[in-house]
Amino acid sequence: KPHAGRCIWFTGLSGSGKSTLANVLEAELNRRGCHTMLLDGDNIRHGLCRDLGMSRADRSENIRRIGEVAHLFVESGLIVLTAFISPFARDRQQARSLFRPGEFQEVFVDTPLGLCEQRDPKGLYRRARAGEIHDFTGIDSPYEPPMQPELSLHATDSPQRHIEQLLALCLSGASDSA
Ligand code: GGZ
Repeated sequence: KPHAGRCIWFTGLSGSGKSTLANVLEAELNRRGCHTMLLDGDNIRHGLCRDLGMSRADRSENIRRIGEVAHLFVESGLIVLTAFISPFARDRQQARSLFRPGEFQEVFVDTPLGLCEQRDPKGLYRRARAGEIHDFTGIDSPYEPPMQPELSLHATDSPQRHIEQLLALCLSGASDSA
């Protein structure tokens, strides 16, 4: 059945700007009358996925659950924004496979590790470098960049430009209205 729902799936390193962008995008979408659901660490890792840690298996299970939940909300017609590192290509592909063609838009927040580490808003990189946190993405746990994301956002462009590109992605070409 036709619906306007879609999933905007942000992926990128800790500190890359996923949550910030998703929050600004959500506000802009709401201002335009779009109904949204933002899934991030605050409402998922503290609830549905609070039994999961940061091992490879737990990250995969985290992303699996988020994909399923996102799919449910998309089926109900919402624009779903997910903001998780989602470091493994296979897990993102599995999430994508739940959706119809055009319903899942992968957005690579392509901020270089050096810049994320410089920002270090929660001091987590410093702690990872000090050996106080293990399996930290980009330090001692891998990040597999998307090969064919629907959109890549580069730190060299302005936040305003990023939001323009994201709005275009969300609002153009409702490819599932067959
Ligand atoms: C990466 C970690 C880790 C480790 C805690 N590696 O930038 P943040 O702080 O606010 O968001 C990161 C979040 C990672 O959770 P995700 O659910 O996005 O990860 S995944 O998609 O891989 O399942 C970071 C913080 O938790 N954090 N430990 N070891 N980030």
